[in-house]
Amino acid sequence: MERYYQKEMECMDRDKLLDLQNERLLKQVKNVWDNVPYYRNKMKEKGVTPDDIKSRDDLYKLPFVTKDDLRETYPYGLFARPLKDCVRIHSTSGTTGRRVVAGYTQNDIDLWDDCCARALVAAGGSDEDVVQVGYGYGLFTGGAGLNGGSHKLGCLTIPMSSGNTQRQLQFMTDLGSTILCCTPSYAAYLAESIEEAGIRNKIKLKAGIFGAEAWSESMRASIEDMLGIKAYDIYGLTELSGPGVAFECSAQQGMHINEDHFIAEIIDPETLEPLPMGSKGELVFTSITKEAFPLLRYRTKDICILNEEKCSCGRTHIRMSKPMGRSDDMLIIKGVNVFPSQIESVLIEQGYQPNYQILVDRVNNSDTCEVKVEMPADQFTGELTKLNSMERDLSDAIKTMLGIKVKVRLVAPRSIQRSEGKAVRVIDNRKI
Ligand code: DLL
Repeated sequence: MERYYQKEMECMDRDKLLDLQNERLLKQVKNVWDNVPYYRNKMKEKGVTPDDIKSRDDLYKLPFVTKDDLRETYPYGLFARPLKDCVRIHSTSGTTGRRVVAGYTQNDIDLWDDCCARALVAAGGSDEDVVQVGYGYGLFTGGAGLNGGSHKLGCLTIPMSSGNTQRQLQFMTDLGSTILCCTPSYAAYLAESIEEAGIRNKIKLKAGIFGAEAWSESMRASIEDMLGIKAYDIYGLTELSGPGVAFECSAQQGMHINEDHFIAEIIDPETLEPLPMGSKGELVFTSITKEAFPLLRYRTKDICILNEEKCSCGRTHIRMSKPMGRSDDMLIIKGVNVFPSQIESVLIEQGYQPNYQILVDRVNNSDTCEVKVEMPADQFTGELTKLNSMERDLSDAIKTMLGIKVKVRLVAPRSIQRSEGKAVRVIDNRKI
């Protein structure tokens, strides 16, 4: 039987949970109306006041918030508490426009730690574990979030941050880390390095909590196999706190959303209409307990499906699928919608590691797409005919998946730069 960190919250009767959400939502709507002039104006423009919101069924009446609103109000324009009540800032890694700055009160940090502690417990963690946090520390939320959750649970926490792979391996073996938290691409790199160093029998890892970027089921299988662990997904975004908005349990069938803190909706990204449970669309969140930086109906741009079926683990919170791409960075190549995760799953099915880059360009008004992939080390002979036929086979398999022909270029093992944080998978030169 699985242990729960906050069983009364995570396994709450659905009717009670909905009552709790309604109560917290009403309080939050009044809070932003009273304390955030930008929100009050947005609501007035839509002709809605706090009195119009009686329960979560009225959510659709509220205006959406997007990254553009956050940029417009940079840095403090959406804060609902005076700065003297705030204790921390985190910020997104966004490369375009102004960064997004999110603020936290001490209570916000405590609740965020709870969310991450729940994720650790769902991955089998307890105060007996040694947790190696290999997410970046600093403005990125990954390190601080899992660090906070690990402390809250009483685990022995190793605040490694990302990078310095040799030291990661040394501490993993010397200190006996049992749970690894980092991005899935860094986990795959660490797994490769462990194999190369021949120290697999010296590591004690039993679980990994990997998120912050898209990864396929095949990549999960490959990491689980190489490290001999169970690999759990975790989802979150800076705007809502960071990691721990949702996390996987032992069933590994979707991520439970911490619904006592976040109300999730799925909308059609074109019409912006809410879609029924089970539909595929853009995920929208309302944070109902955040004090410093509360967001109502925040458009994540992540495309996924919600599932309200009962989970075998006993948690009653609904689950979200892995994000299947983003409504804003989905690639359109020769008119076809392409998600990098689709290409990744073909690579893994065909026996390649997920070390690849997708290069998109436009030549003579026509899109070109090249997928650069590392050859498996045991097949790297330099024999040209073999190379050509491997490239052709892979290109055919990708065509079967996507419906368009892409050029595949196999390159030497370890020639694509490894990432210590989120991997850069796509180089789209058409935008430049
Ligand atoms: O990536 C927070 C985080 C840290 C999550 C550590 C999990 C672990 P941001 O940098 O603000 O926050 O990026 C948020 O990353 O909208 C998704 O597009 C993507 N993302 C986050 N988790 C996952 C995941 C952190 N498990 C953006 N699978 C989100 C796929 C993910 N994409």
